[in-house]
Amino acid sequence: MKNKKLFLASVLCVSAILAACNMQPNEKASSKVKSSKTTSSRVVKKSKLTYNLNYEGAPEATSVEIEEGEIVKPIADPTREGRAFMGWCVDAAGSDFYVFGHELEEDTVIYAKWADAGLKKFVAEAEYCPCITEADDGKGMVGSTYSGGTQGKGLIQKETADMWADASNGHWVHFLYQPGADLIFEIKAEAACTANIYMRLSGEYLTPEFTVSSPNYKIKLNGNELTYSPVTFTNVPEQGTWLPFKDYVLSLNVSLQAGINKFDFITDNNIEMKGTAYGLAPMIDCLKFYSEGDLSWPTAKPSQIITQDE
Ligand SMILES: [Ca+2]
Repeated sequence: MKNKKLFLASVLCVSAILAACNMQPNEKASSKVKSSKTTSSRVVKKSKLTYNLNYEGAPEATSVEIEEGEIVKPIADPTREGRAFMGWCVDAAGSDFYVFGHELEEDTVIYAKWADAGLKKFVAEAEYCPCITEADDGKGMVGSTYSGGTQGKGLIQKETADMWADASNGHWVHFLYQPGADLIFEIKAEAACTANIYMRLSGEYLTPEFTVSSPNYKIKLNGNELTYSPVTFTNVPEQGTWLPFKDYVLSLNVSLQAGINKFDFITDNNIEMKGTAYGLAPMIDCLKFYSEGDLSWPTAKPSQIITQDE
């Protein structure tokens, strides 16, 4: 009699629990098996990214563990007495810059690249080019998107956590896909000097890859064309996501005159990229100058970038 009561109580109790969970016994069992199987066999893979400072007497390298599925983002830029930091490279010789913004497949070492002693770094953000909002009698530059046009501030893109592209200053300029579009930087040198100039670029629309080069995309310094090595963007994603930016050599040992040096980045072609984007152009993040001279940009317009409230 006692056992019978106990059995009945147990049955009632299990039924109540199952009812509360709104599950059939088989469902509960199968979901339990599934989740325990997932937990036991699922080990999150981690890979190590090592930042080698790459000079004699440098502090020990920093290593960061990156979990599978996580996107690699750089640590804060290192500093070194008397040398400007140029970026992280794939090898100790600094032959090519390392691009962040992807998953890390295996343990990797990257190497700091430093400018020569005595060269100062000056960064000119593309989003500060005053022509963006001042061209066309104050209406701003005309740009092309895949589905029409835009003007002025519409050419500036702001980076977000979801749309991270390793952009300097969190903004860049795109929609330069209008034949004749001319993005102008006016950099002032206190005295005549030379500079090594890098351009931080990326691409969109033309998947999976495209190339900009002197014949189709003109870059001029004080009216004279600068010849640069062709830049090919690979793994360009579908519209709406960004290929992370990377530094490319524009020109080394360039002579800058005392006073204003005008750089024109001109979409000098009518190669259709997508939809109504009728000219081929890169997305431009910034120019980086390494020079013994003192450089500035008196007309830069930081006020035109897109703020948090817009
Ligand atoms: Ca920028």
